[in-house]
Amino acid sequence: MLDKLFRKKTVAADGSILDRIAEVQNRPMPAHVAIIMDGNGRWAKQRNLPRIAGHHEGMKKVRLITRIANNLGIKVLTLYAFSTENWKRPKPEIDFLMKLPGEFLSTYLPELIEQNVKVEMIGNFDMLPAHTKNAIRKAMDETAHNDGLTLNFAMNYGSRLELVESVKEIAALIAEGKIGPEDIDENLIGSHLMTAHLPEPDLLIRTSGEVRLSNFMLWQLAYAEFTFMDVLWPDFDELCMLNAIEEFQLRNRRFGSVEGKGTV
Ligand code: V07
Repeated sequence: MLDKLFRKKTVAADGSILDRIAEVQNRPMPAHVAIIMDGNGRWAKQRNLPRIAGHHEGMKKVRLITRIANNLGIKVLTLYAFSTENWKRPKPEIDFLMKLPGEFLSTYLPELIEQNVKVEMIGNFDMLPAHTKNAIRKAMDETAHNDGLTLNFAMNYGSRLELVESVKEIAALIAEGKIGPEDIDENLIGSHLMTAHLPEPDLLIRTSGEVRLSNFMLWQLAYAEFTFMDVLWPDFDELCMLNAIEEFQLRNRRFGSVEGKGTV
């Protein structure tokens, strides 16, 4: 499978990519990788194309990176597709972005099903346009029983709002007398986040050279390794993904059984 995926590049340019894959697969794999897919607008600008051309090219890379993540045995891939801040963009750009889930899924859902991928979403679903909701709901329904990679789209997601909602839920439990303030701990807060059922990300990748979190998974990334890569998302490829995972693995070599993670 991996052989097939990488054959073209292997023969054409780099005789070592299969070795790189083998190396990466011989070391502990991150269970959950989260990606801030930045640089689509800049990619388009460099080519004198409209921003939406960059978004569209970026969408194709979502397919490529999903396939690689699944083949490498990563369990969860969370992709920041649309933030709560993105509503401030020009209306035509928002309209285009909201069509991408439908286009992506009408093209790739059969392939995702075949590859045993489970599609999920975090973020405020209700505020999305009906056609976007319908496309995502159908994909979630049709892949609900799959147990390969969980492809988790952060759509209309903002981490502070997620924390606010979780605090409200916990406050309501206290008001109803179901729990007391002394029951609030890290586990309880984590269990009221939209990611409650998922492991925390082990690795965060942000492309395009920006070094910010931009309100993305603030709680969940507490112990993650961060990699900031100077490549625009539409140029991100399998080698970039392998480089990021290798970086994670080499940094984590220090954390053996004695010196567990979370000890700074
Ligand atoms: C979007 C492409 C990737 C780069 C970042 C911005 C543009 C895939 C989806 C998607 C979302 C949900 C889903 C299936 C696919 C997507 C938006 C933007 C809003 F169930 N790419 N992509 N959604 N871009």
